[in-house]
Amino acid sequence: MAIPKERALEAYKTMQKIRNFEKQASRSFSEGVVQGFIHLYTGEEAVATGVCMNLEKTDYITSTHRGHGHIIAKGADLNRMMAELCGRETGYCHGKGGSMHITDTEIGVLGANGIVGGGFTLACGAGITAQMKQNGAVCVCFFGDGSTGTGTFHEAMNLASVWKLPVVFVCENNGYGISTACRRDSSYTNPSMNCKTVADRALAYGMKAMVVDGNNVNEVYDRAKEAIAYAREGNGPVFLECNTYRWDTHFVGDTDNYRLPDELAVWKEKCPIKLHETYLKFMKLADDDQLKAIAKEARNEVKAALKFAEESPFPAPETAVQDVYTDIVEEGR
Ligand SMILES: Cc1ncc(C[n+]2csc(CCOP(=O)(O)OP(=O)(O)O)c2C)c(N)n1
Ligand SMILES: [Mg+2]
Repeated sequence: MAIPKERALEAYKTMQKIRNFEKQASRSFSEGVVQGFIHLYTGEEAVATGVCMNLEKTDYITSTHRGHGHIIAKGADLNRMMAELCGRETGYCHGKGGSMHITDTEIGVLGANGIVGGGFTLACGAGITAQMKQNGAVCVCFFGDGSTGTGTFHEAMNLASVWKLPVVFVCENNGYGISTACRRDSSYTNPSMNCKTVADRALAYGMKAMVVDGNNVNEVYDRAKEAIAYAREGNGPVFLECNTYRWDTHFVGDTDNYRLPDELAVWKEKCPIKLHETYLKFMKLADDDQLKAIAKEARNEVKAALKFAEESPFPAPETAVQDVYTDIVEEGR
């Protein structure tokens, strides 16, 4: 099974939007227009795209420090995202949160997160909410391989499993947590875990688990569809490990001295966008001209987002602590 034919081009467009957003974010970062740290999702586009195509607006996601792709795939506004990266008043957090704090509760985005492992317990909370309200919603918790060494990962996995929460844990295994290799492969020294797949960890909690090629958007879509339906029907959580690779350094400006020789080149050959292009052409769902036109549309949307951001004002200095502290704290306490 693959993405239904009528939605196959939508997947292509979403991946192109993510790719172009990241290109622009990187460019604007080097020009000093984007502030703070940014962690790019380039190379991993098929994961967020294939998963989020199975979600409703009323479903939730929790994201990570590498969150642009998740948030775009869940349907966020590119203008407000780019404005946030550029520190502008019109951004999702009025320009005070930056890349790692983008949140849009209107579409179920419960937040990117600078705290590695910060999404696990939030996802359980969203799962409990859906369970108590009996509204059929599901929460997808995106996280990296490196975060599965944190205590909250194990606590959340156990809780979700024993309480049969409607949560789908989507592990983006890109092979590294910063410079520490995850994979148990003789080529890597000192890996961060001693099991073959991250999904093995889910089995310890009695959780249904699957491993997929995270660069193949059709495969991700298909498995995510199954996982999300299973969780939505009240059968409990599912673990989906997506094997993929980040093309850029850990954050923009970081060193890059730990990859194996040729590793990046090998993964670039497996580019998720190129793979999908080949599939679309083979299936006669699109030709080169149509693909070029879609890619151009995506580029133009990103260009427009940058223009919107650059024309927006910075937040006024007197609002520096507004929205930073909760307003239910009474004065003097
Ligand atoms: C609690 C916490 N510990 C450490 C860090 C520093 N840190 C930022 S990203 C990262 C690695 C995350 O690796 P992974 O979960 O695999 O995500 P990836 O960057 O590969 O997408 C670490 C250790 C942090 N932000 N938060
Ligand atoms: Mg990783």
